[in-house]
Amino acid sequence: MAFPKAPAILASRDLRGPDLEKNPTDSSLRIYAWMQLARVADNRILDLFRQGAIRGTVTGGQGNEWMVVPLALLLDKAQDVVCFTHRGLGGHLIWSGHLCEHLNQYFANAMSPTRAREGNIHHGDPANRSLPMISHLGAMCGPVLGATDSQRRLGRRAVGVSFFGDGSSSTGDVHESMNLASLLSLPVVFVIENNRYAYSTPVDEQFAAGTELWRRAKGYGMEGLAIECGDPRDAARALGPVIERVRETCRPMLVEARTLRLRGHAAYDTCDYLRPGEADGFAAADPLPHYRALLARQLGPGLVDAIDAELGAFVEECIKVAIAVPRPDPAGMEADLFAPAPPPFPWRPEPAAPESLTMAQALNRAIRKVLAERPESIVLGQDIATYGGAFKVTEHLFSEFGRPRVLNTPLAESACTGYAIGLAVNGHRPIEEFQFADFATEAATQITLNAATMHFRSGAACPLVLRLPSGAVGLGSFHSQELESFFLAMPGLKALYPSNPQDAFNALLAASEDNNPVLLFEHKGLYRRGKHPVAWDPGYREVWRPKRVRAGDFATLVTYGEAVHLAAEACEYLAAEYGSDIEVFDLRCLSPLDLSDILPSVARTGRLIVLHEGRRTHGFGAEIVARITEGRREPLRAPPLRIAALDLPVPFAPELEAAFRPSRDRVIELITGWMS
Ligand SMILES: Cc1ncc(C[n+]2csc(CCOP(=O)(O)OP(=O)(O)O)c2C)c(N)n1
Ligand SMILES: [Mg+2]
Repeated sequence: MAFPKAPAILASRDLRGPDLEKNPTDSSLRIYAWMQLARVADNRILDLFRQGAIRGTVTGGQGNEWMVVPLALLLDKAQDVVCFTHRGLGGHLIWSGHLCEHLNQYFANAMSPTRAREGNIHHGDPANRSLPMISHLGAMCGPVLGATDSQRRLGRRAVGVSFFGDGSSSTGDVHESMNLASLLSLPVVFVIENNRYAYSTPVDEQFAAGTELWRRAKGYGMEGLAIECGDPRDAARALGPVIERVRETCRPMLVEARTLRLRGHAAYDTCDYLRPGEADGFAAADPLPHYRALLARQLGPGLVDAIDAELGAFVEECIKVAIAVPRPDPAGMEADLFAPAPPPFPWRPEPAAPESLTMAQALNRAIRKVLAERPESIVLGQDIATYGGAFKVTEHLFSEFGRPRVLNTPLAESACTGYAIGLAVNGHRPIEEFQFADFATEAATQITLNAATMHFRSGAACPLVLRLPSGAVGLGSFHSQELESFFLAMPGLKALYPSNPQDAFNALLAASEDNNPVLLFEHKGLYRRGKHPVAWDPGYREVWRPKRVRAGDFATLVTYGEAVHLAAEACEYLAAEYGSDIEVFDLRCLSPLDLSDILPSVARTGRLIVLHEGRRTHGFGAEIVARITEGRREPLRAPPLRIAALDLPVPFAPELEAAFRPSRDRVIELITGWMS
């Protein structure tokens, strides 16, 4: 479908610092045209929402154009990184694409840039480093940091700009990210769009330490400044040097833009909470009509009228085109959950001779191999550099590869995971260690809503390995979790759970070459459970499938992680004592779950046992039982047996922990009871 030709005044999307002095007329009109386009488009989107042609939440940027338009014009679209907010339509229009493409997003039609999977202004353009926002405010700061750093690592003099509102500035992610950017010396401009309201809550109900939000900069070791709503050329004159200073110094800066929200929070907001006269005050302060009047005075009203007329007609033509695009087709949605598998990486077939290694050492060797053979890989986490990680899995990697390939991070799991997401979306391959799986809950939004949904909603790959030291080894509730059910309840995450050193080695390689976020569960009880031969295995990708680890015809037992060893011991005992041979499968891969190798075994044995350390209720075993039994016409010979931990927080004392999680004796007792 042909898009209407854009007016010539929109031909340039750039403004360089000296333009305002060298070509004042051209550049002033360019700023005006983009502001006016954004305003008209925002207003028409609101009309179309009210007419029922656009659905969802419509949050306008009316009143914010004076700042977002100059900033977007000033940035270098060929290398910089940005994430606009729900007040940034002007920025999106300038950054890339045709107005029709942006309207397609609002109409959620078949040509929508998010394939109609995301609403409102959540599209971005990840291929051109405009990162698509998620609703969770503050959560995009980390990814802007990561993508900007990724650009710098690739030798590009990029600057990142992370926009967020006054309300969003209270989120942990914003604080974590400002600290992280300062710590890593990342060239990122943090822009607080302070429109004095978060939905209905005024700033004086949000902050106790005053509403001069730019003053926070000092606390993070960066420079800050405020700019006042007004002539957009003044904004450009203030912001241009900020961008160039950040580009030059590689130090972050904080800008508080004192802006306006001319409409309510969103289309449905009646603004009853505003104080008397406040809305009129906002309207009177609206920079756009003031700027228009100034240009009309300076350049003659005819010129500005003509621009308005041309832009107005263009918007209407674009609406006609976008509204006629067919509705989206659900076909292909499921196939798009994950980014397609890349061809196997041409790993060097090393180490050729098996080495005798613990699982921790096997993981270490695999990470070392990835760092050595894939220059785009980066390892990050708490205490993982000189200290080698809480479990010494990253030992010696720092001395071999140094910073910035091996990066210690502060206690900021959410921002650091966001940072890893940004690196990944821009083509790097981060491997992030969580000190204990338990602390991954701090990054739950980044993992489950940002990384996991990235490909589905934006088409961008997010190749990320998240290493999760799991399981109970006597450390109580907060250092013992098995979080597979927690995370895998959300779509878009792959997950491997190896039970031995060779599988761990293979799993790390397989995860690191995948183009999706992969959770790598590592049971702490397995890190040092003896040494086993580990070598380069050309069949390393087999780790995405279950493995039969014991043959038998009495029953089929499905398990994973440390429980594989419990199963082996229990089954040996049962075979010796009762002559009942149980077939055991080590699942290895929990997502995507492929049970096709296990179904024939269950068909043969007619009995199913699932065993895992995670809790029983909503446990992963429930899914395995359901998947195996739901398609069967023949009843099983016995009801499926689920063996799992108790539905409790993980208790601390050894006696309590032993009662909490499955033990060899408990497994034997439950299976014999079930057999009789
Ligand atoms: C973490 C989070 N909590 C709550 C919300 C719901 N919510 C959406 S917009 C909004 C207000 C945001 O205020 P601000 O950051 O100042 O941006 P503004 O809308 O004023 O531009 C809230 C509370 C959210 N999106 N994210
Ligand atoms: Mg606000």
